[in-house]
This record gives sequence, structure tokens and C-alpha cells, in this order.
Amino acid sequence: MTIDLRLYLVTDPGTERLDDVVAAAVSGGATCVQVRDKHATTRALTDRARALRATLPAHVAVIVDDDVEAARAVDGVHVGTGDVPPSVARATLGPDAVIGWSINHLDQLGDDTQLAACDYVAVSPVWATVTKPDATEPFGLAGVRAVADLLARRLPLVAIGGIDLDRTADVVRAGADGVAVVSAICGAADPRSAAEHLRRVVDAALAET
Ligand code: TZP
Ligand code: MG
Repeated sequence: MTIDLRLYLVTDPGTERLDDVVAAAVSGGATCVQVRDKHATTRALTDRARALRATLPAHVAVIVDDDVEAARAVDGVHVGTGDVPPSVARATLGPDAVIGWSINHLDQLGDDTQLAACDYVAVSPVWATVTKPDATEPFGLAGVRAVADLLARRLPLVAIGGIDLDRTADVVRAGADGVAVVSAICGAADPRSAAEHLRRVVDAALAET
């Protein structure tokens, strides 16, 4: 499947009634969902991802963070520092899986083997965020521009880290094809409305580019 990155929901396992939040976000306009839980077993991640896959529309990709084995149950995996590289994920999951790769340094874009193995790149983090306190040095908007220029449309680009409604348009104008968020949706009082607003801003900014 091809993944639509316009509004990428990364789930926070601490969120109450997470399945309801995901369903609300998707009905509001989230285009793909990542199951992220650094403390869950492969079994638990597999069950959670499979349950989401069963309830969400087919065009909304369900991706597992880090765990290539759990990703077998759904559409694909997202890997980054400390995980297997995209080439290994590709060899394990095969040609139809969606594979995303977080890059933390511009020089990673020189690795053609890894770029050839993935379906999209995430520029991570754009800004510092309490959601991921161990993240590397933030790219900022200038960094997003630099990544987009170096990538030169070889792969779609999603931006993550500290993105909220006010920052979304600038991130897309800097060259991202979409925004990935945790707290802007999982921490919202009304996740459906939060997703609707974010999607509207992404779509409007994409229409300008
Ligand atoms: N990877 C880089 S930053 C981040 C992840 C998973 C967390 C983003 O969370 P938030 O709440 O959208 O800033
Ligand atoms: Mg990871």
C-alpha cells in the first residue's frame, strides 16, 4: 500500500481510551496511525496493532514502531536509531510492507541503500518535545528545508517533534508532505476536532506548495 502521510498519528500508550481516541482522530482526518509503546512486548504490540487494523478503514495505514515482528500483523514498521535499519526491515517484511525511517542527522540522507529500502522518511525531531526527552538535536524549520532539499522528492517526508496546530503550516511550507503528532491529538480534549483542524491546515499548506 502507499501511505498517506498528511496527518500521521503516533499513539501515546498512556492515553485513556486510546482506541476511541484513534477512531476519533481518523474520523477527523488522520491519514495513518503508528502503534508506539517502548515497553510493550511483541505479543501485546501485535494484538494492539491487529485490533486497530480490524477497525480502521483500509486506506489508513497501521504501522508499528520499532518491532519488525509485530509489524507482520499490519501494514508496516517505522524504524530509527537503535532499531534494525530499513534494509533489514525490508528483507524481513518483503516488498509490500510500508517501511518508514527516522533520520536524526542530515548525513543519513547519503545512505542510498537505506533510502532505497524505505517508503518514507521522518525528519526527527523538528522541535524538542517532552513526549521524547531522549531525542537528538532538533532540526528546526531550516533543518526540515535542508532535509527536503537533499531528499529532492525521492521519498515522501513527514516531520515529527513538537508540532502543534500553530506550527503545522510552517512545517509543510518547509517541505514536509505531512505532520506526525502525539500530544497534539492524544493530549487534546477533543481528538476528532484536533485532527480536523490539523488536517485542514496541512491541506491548505500543501495546496500552496
Ligand atoms: N519521535 C521524535 S519526536 C517524537 C517521536 C516519537 C514525539 C513527538 O511527540 P509530540 O507530542 O508530537 O511532540
Ligand atoms: Mg525506533
